[in-house]
Amino acid sequence: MTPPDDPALVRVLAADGTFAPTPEAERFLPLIDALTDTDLETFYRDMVVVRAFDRQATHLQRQGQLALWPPSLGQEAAQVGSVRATRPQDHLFPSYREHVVATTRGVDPIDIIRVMRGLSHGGWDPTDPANGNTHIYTLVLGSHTLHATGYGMGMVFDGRCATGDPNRDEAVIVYYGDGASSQGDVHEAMVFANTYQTPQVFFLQNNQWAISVPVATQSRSPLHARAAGYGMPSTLVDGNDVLASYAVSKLALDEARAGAGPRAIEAMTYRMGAHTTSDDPTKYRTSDEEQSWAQRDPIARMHAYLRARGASDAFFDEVDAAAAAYADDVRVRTNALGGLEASTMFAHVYSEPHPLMVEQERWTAEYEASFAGGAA
Ligand SMILES: Cc1ncc(C[n+]2csc(CCOP(=O)(O)OP(=O)(O)O)c2C)c(N)n1
Ligand SMILES: [Mg+2]
Repeated sequence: MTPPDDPALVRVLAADGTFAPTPEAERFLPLIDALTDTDLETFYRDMVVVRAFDRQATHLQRQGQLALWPPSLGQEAAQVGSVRATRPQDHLFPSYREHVVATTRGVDPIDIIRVMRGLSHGGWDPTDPANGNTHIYTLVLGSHTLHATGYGMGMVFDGRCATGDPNRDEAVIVYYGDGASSQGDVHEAMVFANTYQTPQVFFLQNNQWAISVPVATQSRSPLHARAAGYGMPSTLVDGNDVLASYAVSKLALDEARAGAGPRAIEAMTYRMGAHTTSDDPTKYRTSDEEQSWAQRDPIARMHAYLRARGASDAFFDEVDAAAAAYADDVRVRTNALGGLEASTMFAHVYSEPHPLMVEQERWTAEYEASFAGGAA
């Protein structure tokens, strides 16, 4: 399943990395022209580093160090482009696959690891300046779009946007998926965002699948077209093109901050890996489909573009080494975390003792003790 080339699509880099803007991309070109070589290299570095982290985390789950891992593999350009378009004062509401978004804003990757290891019921403190206004991961689909809209309404009420000072005005960006777009919460969030004209960007990563359900089942119309029903402009972007993702996000965030109201972006991308480490995508999709999307790998595309602009082997080698070091550091720190005792899973289920839970905890303790006895 390959989405048709919609004439509304904003794309700057073709799949082979050549600079070939679509007609819809023309109006975004000044934003791309303003990027420096260092900016472009940063986009590439972000994508490579987080892919190494993501691969490492997938391995760690296989080694029994994590309960679960939702890979971001393939979605790096959508995420890097949009997060690099934010300003420090903006607030970000991720779902559960936004590893690039969170780490780029300053969240320690080990805090994401702690959530997926079952050690933490939140992950990090969004009010800690080190976390760059990144709100916590949300596994209940779409619920965080309401949090984001509520936060944006607060910005309106408190005069934190539309003051005319771009260095002070704030915006909210919320990340959700094609499957979540069918959730009632998302529609309520859009209604209220438009009613109150929140400074908000709804950033939909259409990775073509909601676990085993293809996007065609979710909607009879393109998802970006839904925005018009709420009175909100929307943009369709090639989410595997980091430059296009950056440019459309930058314009939408700048307009939202300035008081123009909420905006929607649909980033066409692909979940190259499994839904989570509990999923086996070979059960519901073809290798032909996977191969066709592998041809549009966001990192290979940017690699080819930078190479054509003259980036050196030394640059690419250095990025690869930095990515490997980053992933190694995460592995070492994960292995040192501890806390894998089964008893911890009972700690936060109910606020008061529950007879069933007490019984299960007793049974688990006996079971674990039987191993301890065997080893002695
Ligand atoms: C309210 C709710 N319903 C169902 C689920 C189970 N669930 C977890 S992920 C998922 C699919 C989500 O697909 P999508 O929004 O496209 O995001 P993706 O995983 O592809 O990034 C479902 C149905 C859930 N977490 N929350
Ligand atoms: Mg999806």
